[in-house]
Amino acid sequence: MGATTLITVAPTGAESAKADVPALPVTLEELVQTAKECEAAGAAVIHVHIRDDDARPTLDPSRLRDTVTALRESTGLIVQLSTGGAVTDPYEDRLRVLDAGPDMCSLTCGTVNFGSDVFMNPWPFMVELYQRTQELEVVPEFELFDLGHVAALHRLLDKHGLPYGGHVHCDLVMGVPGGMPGDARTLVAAVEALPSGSTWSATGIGRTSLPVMFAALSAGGHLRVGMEDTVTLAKGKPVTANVQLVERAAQAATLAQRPPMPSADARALLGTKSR
Ligand code: KMH
Ligand code: ZN
Repeated sequence: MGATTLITVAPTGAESAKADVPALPVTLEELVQTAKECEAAGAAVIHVHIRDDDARPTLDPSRLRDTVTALRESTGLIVQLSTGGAVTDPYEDRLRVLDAGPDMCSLTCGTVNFGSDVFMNPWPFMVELYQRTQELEVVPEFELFDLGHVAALHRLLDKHGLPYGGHVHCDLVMGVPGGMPGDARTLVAAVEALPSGSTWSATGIGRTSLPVMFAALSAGGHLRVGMEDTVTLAKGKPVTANVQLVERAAQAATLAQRPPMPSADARALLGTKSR
């Protein structure tokens, strides 16, 4: 089998309002429908943020459990819950996300300015979250918004060992106002600093989506796409369904002769627990 590209879809996020972005999946029904479409188009992992009845971000434990169950019943996608939540979420709620029993969770390796806000990930919180992933056998995806986060990831692995599953997988989140820029030279610098043997995907926020996608493919990386990260296909052309972004990524990956990775291969690569 030739090389393939792991595609993660991040369909919702915590930042866009449904009123501003009507295509955003915010109900469980919308999320499951989106997940099925994106799986059919080549996604293997879904990075999940959920919303409440008023479409506001929530980390409600029972909603999270129901979401994991529904996604498992309807798709073969690897379910990755966000522990980042919204910038206003307390640490305790973010730690409790793991109790919903996902296959994976995000784990951001440091604090970062986030537009006019601050996305807080102090070292003691990172360590506590990491130790919980190890205890509960959840595979973390290390979210790296800045080069300093790569250094913090090395420190975490040096002090606390390998993640559950034994494999280190990272996601470079580029182009956040306050984080590392979404361009090819920054991507290469970040990739060169990653722990040896790790795999990585990259995503570019907003207008950096395409440059980051092409840079990642040319540097041998995997891809994350979705309306969490960008809500336009081009200037003045809104995304009307997440599947458009997955299809575009799958086309680019296929053109690069690294077509989408089937989810069974992704499970083997990431070392997720069979649940
Ligand atoms: N919503 C951001 C504050 C994650 O999912 O872990 C954080 C975020 C990262 O989206
Ligand atoms: Zn997220």
